[in-house]
Amino acid sequence: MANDVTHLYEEFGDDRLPPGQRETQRFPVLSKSGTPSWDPETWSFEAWGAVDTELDLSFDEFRDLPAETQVQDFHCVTGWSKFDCEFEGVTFSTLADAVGVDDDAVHVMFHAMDGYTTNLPLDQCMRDEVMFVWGYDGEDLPADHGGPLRVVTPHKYAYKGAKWVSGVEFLTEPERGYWEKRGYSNTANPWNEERYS
Ligand SMILES: Nc1nc2c(c(=O)[nH]1)N[C@H]1C(S)=C(S)[C@@H](COP(=O)(O)O)O[C@H]1N2
Ligand SMILES: [Mo]
Repeated sequence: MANDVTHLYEEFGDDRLPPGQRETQRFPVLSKSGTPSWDPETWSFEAWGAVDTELDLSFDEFRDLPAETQVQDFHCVTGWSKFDCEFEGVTFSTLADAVGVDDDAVHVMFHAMDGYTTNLPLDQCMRDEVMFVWGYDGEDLPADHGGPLRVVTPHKYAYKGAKWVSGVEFLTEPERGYWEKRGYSNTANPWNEERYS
């Protein structure tokens, strides 16, 4: 059964659709560069930094982690929102349990196969809705949307969710990712319209 988390907006605002957004039925693709190719034989996901146990998982090993399905909304900073996306994958906190996060870890950097990075405070990643996902609407996540594996962050603009995620780094100091260094908001709360900084 899918867990519907679309009510999370109630924490942030009165309306499910954040201010300045319009709802779309389509699922547009937004990437800084092209869709990278990947080889299922050599694909790996790494977790490193301020952790007890660094991980290097194959795709099959990643998919052996305890999985769940959630229905989430998706808000792009360029102004469109897509409601009721069904994502299947592993929550960030499940992955965090597997690595044993150090007490002094406060921040997280996500790394992706196209060189993209994005950052969030650790507590913002530990929300149940932050997931590493491989499934979308009952199918494999399409490559353009970040397959084989991407991050989703329904409480933030979608640039906080790395497509083609290849690793997660646990940090003891905040750092900024690709768009956060180039003028997008570091905090990215859609209900406060934190688009640019
Ligand atoms: N690796 C990677 N992840 C990324 C991006 C990117 O260029 N590379 N773009 C971000 C931006 S700006 C948005 S709005 C969403 C778009 O996701 P979509 O293409 O599935 O709609 O992915 C985010 N994650
Ligand atoms: Mo975006």
